[in-house]
Amino acid sequence: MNVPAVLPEREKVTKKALTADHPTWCPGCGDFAVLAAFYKVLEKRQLPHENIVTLAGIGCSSRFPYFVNTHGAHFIHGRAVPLASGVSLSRPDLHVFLFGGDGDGFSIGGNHLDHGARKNIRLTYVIMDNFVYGLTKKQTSPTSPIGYRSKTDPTGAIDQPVNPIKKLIAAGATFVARTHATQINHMMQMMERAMDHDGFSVVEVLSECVEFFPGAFDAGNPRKGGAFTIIEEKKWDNTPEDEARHDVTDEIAAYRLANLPFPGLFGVFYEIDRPTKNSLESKWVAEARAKAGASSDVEILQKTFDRMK
Ligand SMILES: Cc1ncc(C[n+]2csc(CCOP(=O)(O)OP(=O)(O)O)c2C)c(N)n1
Ligand code: SF4
Ligand SMILES: [Mg+2]
Repeated sequence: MNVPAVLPEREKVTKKALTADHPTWCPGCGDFAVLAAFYKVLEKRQLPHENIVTLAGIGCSSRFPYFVNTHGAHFIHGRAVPLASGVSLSRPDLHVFLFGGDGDGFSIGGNHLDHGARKNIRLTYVIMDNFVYGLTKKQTSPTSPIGYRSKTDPTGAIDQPVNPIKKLIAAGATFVARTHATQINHMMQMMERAMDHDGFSVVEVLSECVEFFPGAFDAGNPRKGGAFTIIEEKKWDNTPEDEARHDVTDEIAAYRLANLPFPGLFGVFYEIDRPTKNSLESKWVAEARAKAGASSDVEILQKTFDRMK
């Protein structure tokens, strides 16, 4: 076989190369900015194009994989975490990005989210939280605030909403951050931090549904008179100012920050190192393989069947 002496230069990962389709979101939807930030992060980091996978569940936000030219799929409503977990565990060479909404993640998929988090599956999950079910045209979601009038709560929502940050930390996510779709640089920083984290990393993005909950996040947008207040993380520099800064490994401190009234704070609430299921499982597989010696997969399977006879 003729092997070329010099491999052809890799094509750069550009926005053009990453764009798959024209997004079908309503004009002004916050999700456009999330997509733009993701393109920019991939362009900046130049991950090998063939190693990127973009997955989602169902919802307006979950249309994301249609618009990104990478490996991708969207799956049954609420079942995006199990799909992404399978991809992550079986293909350690891939960067697994998962996108979805507050309904997909915290409602129908809430239980799957908990288990993906506790297992610390290596993936990056961007939850585009618009406080409503957008695709199905305005039902109350698990993050809708009390009093929000929707088709399912015509007199105003009465149920206590989920606090995404507290839920994620309690479930076992090892990286938990929050950002706002109008803050593109901050959104990019959070996405990059999340993708560099070895474990179940989640970024909640407040992404406005201009159709069914316009103005929902103005309180966090300085251009609309709101306050975008960033968490100051500890620098461990032994200065008096550092005393007041946030230790991202301190779970109780993270809950305290997450309890602040809306619009709350933005940035990294929590980040710890804990072995991923990926690393634990691959170790276990390697040990089992070593025990099986030179047997092929089929021979191992046949031996198991023989034992069951
Ligand atoms: C099993 C199942 N139940 C319900 C639906 C209907 N459904 C589709 S998307 C959706 C909610 C989506 O809300 P969210 O995840 O917040 O996404 P958004 O559209 O707001 O981005 C629902 C209830 C469905 N497709 N499948
Ligand atoms: S319905 Fe809302 S969430 Fe869906 S595309 Fe339109 S603005 Fe975006
Ligand atoms: Mg939603």
